[in-house]
Amino acid sequence: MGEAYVVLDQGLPQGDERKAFALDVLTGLSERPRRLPSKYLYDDEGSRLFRAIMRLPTYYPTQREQAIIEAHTQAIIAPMHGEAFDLVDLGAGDGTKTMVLLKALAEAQADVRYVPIDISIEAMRGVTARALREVPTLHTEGLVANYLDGIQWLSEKYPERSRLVLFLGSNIGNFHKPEARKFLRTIWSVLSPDDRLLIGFDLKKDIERLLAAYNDPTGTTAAFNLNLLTRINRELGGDFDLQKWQHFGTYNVFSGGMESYLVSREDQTVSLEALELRFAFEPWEPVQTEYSYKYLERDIDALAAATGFGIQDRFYDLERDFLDALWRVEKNLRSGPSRRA
Ligand code: AVI
Repeated sequence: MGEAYVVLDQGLPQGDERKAFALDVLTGLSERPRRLPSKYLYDDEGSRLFRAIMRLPTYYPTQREQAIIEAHTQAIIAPMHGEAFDLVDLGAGDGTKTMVLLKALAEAQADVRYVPIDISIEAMRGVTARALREVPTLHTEGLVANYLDGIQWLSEKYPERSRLVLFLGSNIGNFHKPEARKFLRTIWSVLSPDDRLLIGFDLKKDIERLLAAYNDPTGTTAAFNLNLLTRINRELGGDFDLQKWQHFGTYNVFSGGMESYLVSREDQTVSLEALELRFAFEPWEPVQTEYSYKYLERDIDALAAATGFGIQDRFYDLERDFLDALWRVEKNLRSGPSRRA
């Protein structure tokens, strides 16, 4: 049987990928305060650790969003009723949340094609196999590509097709606000009027709960963060000694973001062969590794307005910890009647 996905883009060739990683590490460690981009947290081990985080009782976003999707399945899919459309899944993870929607669509005999987009071929294999197993009648056609290239390719190849795009898991929170606006504007620009976007936001809440979610007692989040140093050691010939580093997660009340750091526990020097450089770290010097912004409802509505979306609906969990917003693409230079009411 053929694969249920197309490989559009395998990223940069391996050598170039390593060079890009080396350059990002060089730039980040040369800045003050030092930083490392969070996208490098997700090698195979990092992805495995993140899946473990999602199962932790203290990491509430996954459970809350799962509950939202289970409670509001029909309202989420209702706007697409009666027409052929693509369910485009940006970063499906293991697909648990999406399967709820896919099963409901299959039951309603909707004319839907499932299009997960993910840069990782491993993740793609997992999610397409799961979709075929759990919803065997489903037409699945995944794209191995980065999100924006994938969605652009789809809109060029099937310009007439309606779309419901999923961007779940509060992944938007890992973007700084200007980057989030740019990302959403880019998605908007390749979608058609009345296409929908379901997007997950983690809401601002009691700070103790945030701190517990990002400093879990099992040390899984710490291992996830520290794994970045292991990756640098392996891929860039580094000699970071993990015993000399500490994970630190804190909430910045001014920016509204959880911030993760790796903190040097002592005076130390680290060599990176790929850069032919040695870096000196002071005792208790931080290296910033991740932002995870939390939102107010009003910020979310403003973000929709700023990026060309109208608000169709807002879905909350019972505790109001998390919000999945259903947005509609608005474009006012229409050449014909809208496809949907
Ligand atoms: C992937 N992302 C939405 C997670 C978050 O909550 O920002 C990554 C994560 N970092 C630590 N715990 C989870």
